[in-house]
Amino acid sequence: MTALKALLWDVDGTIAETERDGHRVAFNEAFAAFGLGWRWDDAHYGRLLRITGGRERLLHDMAGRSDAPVLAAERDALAATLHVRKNDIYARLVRDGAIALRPGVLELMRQARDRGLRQGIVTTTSAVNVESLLQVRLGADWRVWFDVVVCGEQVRRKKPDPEAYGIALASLGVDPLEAVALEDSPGGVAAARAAHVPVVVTRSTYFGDAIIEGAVAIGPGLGSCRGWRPTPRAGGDGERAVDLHDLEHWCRQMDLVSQHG
Ligand code: XBP
Ligand code: MG
Repeated sequence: MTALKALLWDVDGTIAETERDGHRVAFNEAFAAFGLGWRWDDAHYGRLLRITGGRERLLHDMAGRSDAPVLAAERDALAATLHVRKNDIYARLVRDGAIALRPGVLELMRQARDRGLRQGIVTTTSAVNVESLLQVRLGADWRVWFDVVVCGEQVRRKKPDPEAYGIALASLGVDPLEAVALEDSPGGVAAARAAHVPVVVTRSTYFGDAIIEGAVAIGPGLGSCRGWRPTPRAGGDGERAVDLHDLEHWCRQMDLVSQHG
């Protein structure tokens, strides 16, 4: 690969475990606030995560419920109202400290910044949710960390469509092979791969066992070199965190496989 110039960060599941104790809890509180007896438990929410986008997820769930509005227009309106309330509750949960950054994320962001790499947020989550989380976790000036921030409102098609990655690459002016995407879900990996961006996967709560193909490396998290396949570069079997040299090492290995494999 050519020199690494940019890191493209997914948000939910990758930067932070936002889903189980964040979005899921907020959806349930929103249902209760509107007098709905619906409740998304862990297992049901895990299945629903195949649907990207909170509003789309609500509509998908309503399609299987006999107590949801029958008319499509009423469902759309209810989904939109619930989604706004859910995002307000999510912001409150985040402000109250319910969601931390995953181990190793800040360290890798700092290293990338210190080495002059460009960084982007590439998510199809709503902008307000990205703002809520990063403001609390990176500070009021969180935006200075990123040269581009792509959120759900900017795309016509959410992940696994590559549109969000296409927008980020065009905005940064970098070639896909000069970037590495960090993702946690099959849909996120598919989106990056379809944009020809090499992907490093950190397993998250809901996608711990998911079949994920096409990643340059998969591991339990950036905070430690343990459990990664392929293994990080030499010296990576101890307790140190995954760093930029590991990302470059994995990308070089991918090049060798594609040239000779
Ligand atoms: C994240 C999502 C989002 C969040 C909720 O996927 O699918 O829908 O669950 O956020 P990814 P919104 O990590 O691939 O970006 O309610 O704002 O959609
Ligand atoms: Mg994700």
